[in-house]
Amino acid sequence: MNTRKQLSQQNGRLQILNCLLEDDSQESSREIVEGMTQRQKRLPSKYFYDANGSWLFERICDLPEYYLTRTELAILKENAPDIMAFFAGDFGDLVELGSGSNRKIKILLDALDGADLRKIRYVPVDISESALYEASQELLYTYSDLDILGIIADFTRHLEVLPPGRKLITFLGSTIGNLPSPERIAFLRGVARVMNPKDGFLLGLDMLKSPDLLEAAYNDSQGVTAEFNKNILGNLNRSFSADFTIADFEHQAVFVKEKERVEMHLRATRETSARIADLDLSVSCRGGETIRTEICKKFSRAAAQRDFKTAGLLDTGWFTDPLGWFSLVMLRKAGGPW
Ligand code: AVJ
Repeated sequence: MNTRKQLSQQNGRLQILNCLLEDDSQESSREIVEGMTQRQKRLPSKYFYDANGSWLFERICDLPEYYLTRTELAILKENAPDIMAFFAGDFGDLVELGSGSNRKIKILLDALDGADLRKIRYVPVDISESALYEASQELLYTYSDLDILGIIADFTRHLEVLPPGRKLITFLGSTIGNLPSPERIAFLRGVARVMNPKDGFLLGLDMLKSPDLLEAAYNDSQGVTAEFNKNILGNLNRSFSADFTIADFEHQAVFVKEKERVEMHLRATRETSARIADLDLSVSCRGGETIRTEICKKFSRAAAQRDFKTAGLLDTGWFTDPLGWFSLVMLRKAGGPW
């Protein structure tokens, strides 16, 4: 793939590499048009995360029903020394795909002593340059010896821009669950392809559990998730000059047993139409019709292991909470010398 890299910032301990091309915006437009002209209309989940959506997502993480973040943070705290033993004695990059806030990476960094901290470089990868820049500034301030290489990229498409040296790649939050099966496998294959035999890949997975718990996590009593879901239309209105009537839609989140996933939809409560001016696209929804905005795959260990095998990855360690609700899996490239 043709990727023009731009070193847009370089000041001391922070470098930012911008891999987003103009043709990315064409690619984004294509994705939206394709999704919105299917029988089951759908939108790419990445459009949740404008500034407002990112703020709403941080609020979701603090909701009592949304156990995912809390549980993953607890697992990270408990196992950070084991995880970061990856860097014992050896220099390397700590890569975080979809970096967002610094909460998780700080737990990992705090498990290192000063000497080891100087041996690593933090490599956040995110599509939002402003979010990445702000988060990086905070880390530079907190960790006075840390070097950061920020990469502005869509990690589902630009994995080949990761630095070639020794690295621990992290992909947390069960964000992998947002990718439909074929894309999920392709993504895992892509990670395996950019890994050296001694690299590590730490993957966060939300595990299958009772449908009541799963549905509650996406239907919180304060309505924050509903607001988050509707914000995707707000973002299209702002970013693509669209005119969706947000009040015509209601939030819906259901566990689909056969697919072992929660699906979030926006359901039109009456017939409604909108024009997405920048994409030259008109969209109409019948009353009761839904736009699927997100899928959140829930994993059994066996199902995850099948994916790993297909992708050429090998699980070498599972870290989980006492109830087994969430897992962090340490992976290696299959077929290596260990
Ligand atoms: C952080 C993307 C994994 O799927 O659970 C939270 C996003 N969506 N509430 C998830 C989300 C609805 C979250 N991910």
